[in-house]
Amino acid sequence: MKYSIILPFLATTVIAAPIVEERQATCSVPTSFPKTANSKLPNPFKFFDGRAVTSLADWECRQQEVQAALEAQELGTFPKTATVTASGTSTLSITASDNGKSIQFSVSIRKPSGSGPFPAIIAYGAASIPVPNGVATITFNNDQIGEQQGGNSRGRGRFFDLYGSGHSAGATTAWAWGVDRIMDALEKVDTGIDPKRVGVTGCSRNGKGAMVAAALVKRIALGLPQESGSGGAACWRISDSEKAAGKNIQTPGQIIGENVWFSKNFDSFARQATTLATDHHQLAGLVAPRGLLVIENEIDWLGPVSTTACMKAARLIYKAVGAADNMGLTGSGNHNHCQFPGNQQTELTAFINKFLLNQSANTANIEKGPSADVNRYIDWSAPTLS
Ligand code: MCU
Repeated sequence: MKYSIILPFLATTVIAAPIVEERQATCSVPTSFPKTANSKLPNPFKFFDGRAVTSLADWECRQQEVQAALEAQELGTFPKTATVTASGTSTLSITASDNGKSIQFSVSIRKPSGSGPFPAIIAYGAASIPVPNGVATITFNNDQIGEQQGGNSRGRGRFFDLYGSGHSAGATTAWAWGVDRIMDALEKVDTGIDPKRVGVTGCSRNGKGAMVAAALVKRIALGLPQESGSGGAACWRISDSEKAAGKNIQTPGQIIGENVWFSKNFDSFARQATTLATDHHQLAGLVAPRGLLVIENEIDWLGPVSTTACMKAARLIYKAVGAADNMGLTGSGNHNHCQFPGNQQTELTAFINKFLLNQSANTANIEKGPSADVNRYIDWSAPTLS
């Protein structure tokens, strides 16, 4: 039977890319998406045409239409056709070509001593989580791929040199494309890194980027978005309702004026987020069943209630597909932005041990944060899919 190859993937933490593609071949994915106002977080278990998601096979197809809607309404198109050549081990030099054009960029790889292959964490800018011994750090200059210098930087950076300044991708999508090319390079060149054990992290604006990369790049084994707030772990709808309740919180309407993290396509939704076909519980849900630890802070601007309730909704998606322990949410009290506090270390260590170091670790029921009732924001319940 067609889907018999799917089921074993839930028992593992990494889905091999060719298997993902084979599964995707059977889904019919719409090209237009509902814009009916809905103040609740959209139901992850109902197709846009109203059919219920009743099996894992359905859910795989649902994931694809959710991604298509996110690309159409907020992220912009995520290109999948680039080809890569690469060389080097500590400086990995990558040439990516598409449509007869090429661009070049490099990442630096700092490896542990001893013999590999080693797992690695791709860090946007520089890691602001402690990367343990035994795990390499791949430093990625994401700003070079897609600039984030305010509204006027739209369409600038190497991604846009390749695809044109008018390409629909927001910066977070351009960066995810860069991560996808790093993965191509790691698969082609023997750098001493095991491409099956690669995580991605970034903080704040780069945390939004790490969340988007974990969602779009299916070869990433572990997402570690840190203090991403609105545009990352927060749900647009909840951020708006928190703002309406008087909080000093970043909203979609504000974000589109501040920077180019999202597609131009998002502009027409940003002041009516209730009309989006999806929300960010589903962006996080795209990472499932792969590893995801969402690291947050209780700074008002990040929207602690929004990130907590939104990621609790995402955890319902993980639970539905039998992967509840593969996603955690660790909030902590208010502390300096992007200064990783000691009270999140246990959760971080557990996720890195399990998903990157292949060790057994307890990642069950990690849901730390301020009180936030997810049931206020949803009008669906999660099925148990098999
Ligand atoms: C949380 O990330 C952003 C935030 O979205 C912006 O509004 C603010 O200007 O910068 C934050 C950030 O990236 O801080 C380093």
